[in-house]
Amino acid sequence: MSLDLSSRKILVTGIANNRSIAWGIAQKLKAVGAELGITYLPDNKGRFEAKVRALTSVLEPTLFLPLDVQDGKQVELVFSKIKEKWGYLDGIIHCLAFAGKEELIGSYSDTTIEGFTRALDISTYSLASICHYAKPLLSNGSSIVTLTYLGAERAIPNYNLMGVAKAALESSVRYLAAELGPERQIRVNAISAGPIRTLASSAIGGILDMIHNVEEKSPLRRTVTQDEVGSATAFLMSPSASGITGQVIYVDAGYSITGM
Ligand code: NAD
Ligand code: IMJ
Repeated sequence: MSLDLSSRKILVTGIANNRSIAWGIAQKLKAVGAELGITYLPDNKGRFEAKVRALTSVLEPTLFLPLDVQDGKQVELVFSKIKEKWGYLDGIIHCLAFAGKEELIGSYSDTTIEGFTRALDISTYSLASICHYAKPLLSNGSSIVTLTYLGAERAIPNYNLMGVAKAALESSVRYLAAELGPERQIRVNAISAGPIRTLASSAIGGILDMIHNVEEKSPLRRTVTQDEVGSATAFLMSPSASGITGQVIYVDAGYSITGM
């Protein structure tokens, strides 16, 4: 039996372009019938808005909203718009991260307090603040998925403060799952994706070496695609995953089980 998310109302964050993991996820969710709300990171000139709007129009989102997670007011506003338009919410895809580029080169001990605070604010705290405002709107059995990376558990060259942010994100998944499960069966999970060429990864020195290493050493001898992350996410959003919460699920061609 194939997945059915017909008319489930799902908010998708983190689409920047047609390589974004969130774009792969949104396409998959739409294909199995979900009604989508899409957020974009606003900029002064409205370039992102125009770009993301044009890209995602084929998915016919019934909500299209600005969201910079560093601004608490914007987070609050997203959920008041959802309340107005939908009345409730069945799922959230948290698919965003950011650290200053200079912090992703060289030594972790050179991390500045400003850089650290910003990276953890955007990449980690945002999941908690989104859950805070979403909580009253989440339906019985709804599902929240965030994206993480192996650098949370292993010291991967240059991942630095993002590894620390992802470790805290994975821990947040467990605390949120424990908090949101009892009352309304709300589930919270993370997908740990293998390296995929996106804006957030291509900007990084050494990403190609990392990808070649995965192609050489992973059990499946290849990297994973946005589409495969999308399929796993659609599963976690569905009632088929009703017994799964607080987990980190690996969509990495098996790389994490090997000795490298
Ligand atoms: P991406 O650049 O397409 O996505 C990152 C998104 O974060 C963008 O849409 C950007 O607009 C958004 N963002 C940044 N700052 C924001 C802010 N202040 N408020 C709101 N949104 C903000 O790259 P991606 O690789 O698709 O990344 C998506 C997620 O997947 C991230 O959490 C990343 O850590 C994770 N991930 C990526 C890989 C990979 O190899 N690409 C592997 C594992 C996990
Ligand atoms: C990122 C940095 C270092 C090593 C890395 C990555 N490897 C992979 C990534 C091996 C796979 C991609 N990844 C998992 C991320 O979470 C990326 C986060 C990110 C990327 C950028 C690049 C552009 C920028 N800031 C960023 N902030 C976070 O300015």
